[in-house]
Amino acid sequence: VKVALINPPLSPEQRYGEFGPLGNRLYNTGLLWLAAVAREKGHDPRIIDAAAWDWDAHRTAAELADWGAEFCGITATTVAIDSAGELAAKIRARMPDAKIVLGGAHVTALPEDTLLDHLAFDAAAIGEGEQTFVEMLDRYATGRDLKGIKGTAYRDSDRIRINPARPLIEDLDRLPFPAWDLLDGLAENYWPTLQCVLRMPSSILITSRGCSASCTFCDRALFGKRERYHGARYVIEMMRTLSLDYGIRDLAIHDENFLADIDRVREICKELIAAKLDLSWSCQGRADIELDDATLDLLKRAGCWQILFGIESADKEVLRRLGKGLDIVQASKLLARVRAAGIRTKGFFMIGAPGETEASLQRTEAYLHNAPLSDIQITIYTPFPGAPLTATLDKFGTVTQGYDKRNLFDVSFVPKGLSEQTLRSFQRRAMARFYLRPSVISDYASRFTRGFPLKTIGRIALGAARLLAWRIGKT
Ligand code: B12
Ligand code: SF4
Repeated sequence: VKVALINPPLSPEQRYGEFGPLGNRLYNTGLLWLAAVAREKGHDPRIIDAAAWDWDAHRTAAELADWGAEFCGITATTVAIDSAGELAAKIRARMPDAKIVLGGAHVTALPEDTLLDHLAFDAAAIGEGEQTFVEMLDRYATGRDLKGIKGTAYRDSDRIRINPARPLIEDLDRLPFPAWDLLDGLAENYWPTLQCVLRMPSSILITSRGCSASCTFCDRALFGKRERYHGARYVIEMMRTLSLDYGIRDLAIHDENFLADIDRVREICKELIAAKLDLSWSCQGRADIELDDATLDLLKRAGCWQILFGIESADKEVLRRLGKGLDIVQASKLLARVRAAGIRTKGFFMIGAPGETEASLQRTEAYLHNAPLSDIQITIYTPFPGAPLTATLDKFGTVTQGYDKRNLFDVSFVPKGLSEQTLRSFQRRAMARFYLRPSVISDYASRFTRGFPLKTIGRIALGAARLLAWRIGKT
């Protein structure tokens, strides 16, 4: 079957609001895994990254028709769902007989509403997609319909039927590697956020699925509340392939909680040291974990140069409502030890959550200025379908925007007692205050003048100019 796996159109501004030009451009690893399993079963997959290539829905549908796609699989988070629906409608108009299916975070949380809102989709995969997708393709290839497949929702005249869930894949190492070869220029055309790049070319890696933490702002319906891991050997082989076959020199490991199984992390580090790859990497971890000095030393020797921590707020009550269970003093001690080991620290903060007040914002700002952090990212609390907190929002404030603004950077929820302007001003002021310090400026200058392409340096300069404008404008 000629199968297209599509990342729908989404401009940098739709993803990052006013931070658009500074953001990352990363491929969707889920689509690459789907392509890999489809190819393993003898199909002919193609990746269409409309978001990265700046293709609009019209052009994407035209290219798919020219190629003669028979089966179109579209992925979508919440911010991309309207774009995905528009694209599906355009494809349907050109290719009335093509099968068009949807997958990803949004439809997993809201299968019925989504299929009712976007009529061009024949069916949707709910949750983890590989096994579901190959079953869909197998049905299509043998002339059968898509009804009754585990882990799907499908259209049955004007009703939506939801089938029983599909069990999760227990042994992730049975999956083939993501089909990186199907991307157009993995090393040249994609890059992580500049804060998370040490050397170029830099790329992304996923080594586990699921998360057992209980943050109330997060929807974990896709992969569940239990971590499943790729083994150290599989991870090292993925790294080796990216390094030797694609020339990648730096990797951002995007697992939500890479450091959760510390024995696996130690094993990966030891094997990585033995493999002698020319590879540096960053990863994410929770700020309430224990990391002893020996492990920190091992991480550093294995090439880990940055750890990203979800801290979210310095206010106890906000943290409690977000389900973080984080002791900010303990977290700071951990950050300081990570930095002392020669590993940079980046903190994720989220403002404007239910219960946020002027006082809690001030506590977070004061913390930001003194915390042992090398980088920060301040996002705006965003209600996602399926997250426990989303169901309680009416008590705490007003949802002000539709799905197309749910990108963590536009303001789509305003807590009682605050305004959109207060949140924006806080975000800009705190970012400018943090980054426009001599120590941070000289750190960035020394990092990014060494062997970086001009366009990367240009994006840093643009970021600096924007921060300066905010500082001077005192917004
Ligand atoms: C890495 C990552 C990124 C990376 C890479 C993007 C990507 N999509 O791969 C970057 C940094 C670019 C990114 C960006 C964003 N992200 Co993000 N990201 C993640 C993260 C941590 C891992 C994604 C991943 O690779 N998972 C592993 C692969 C295997 O899973 P997958 O991509 O979901 O695909 C599987 C299934 O979903 C399903 N599936 C998916 N699509 C399809 C299509 C078909 C046809 C089928 C059959 C199946 C199927 O099958 C796949 C294989 O099992 C997830 C959290 C998580 N644990 O999922 C958040 C997550 C997906 N991101 C999220 C958000 C909010 C964003 C941004 C809006 C943030 C921002 N402003 O940058 C953007 C949106 C980008 C976009 N184009 O829509 C939210 C989405 C919530 C929501 N309801 O919208 C998540 C769930 C985090 C969270 N818990 O809040 N993200
Ligand atoms: S925000 Fe991250 S750590 Fe918290 S539950 Fe979601 S995936 Fe887990």
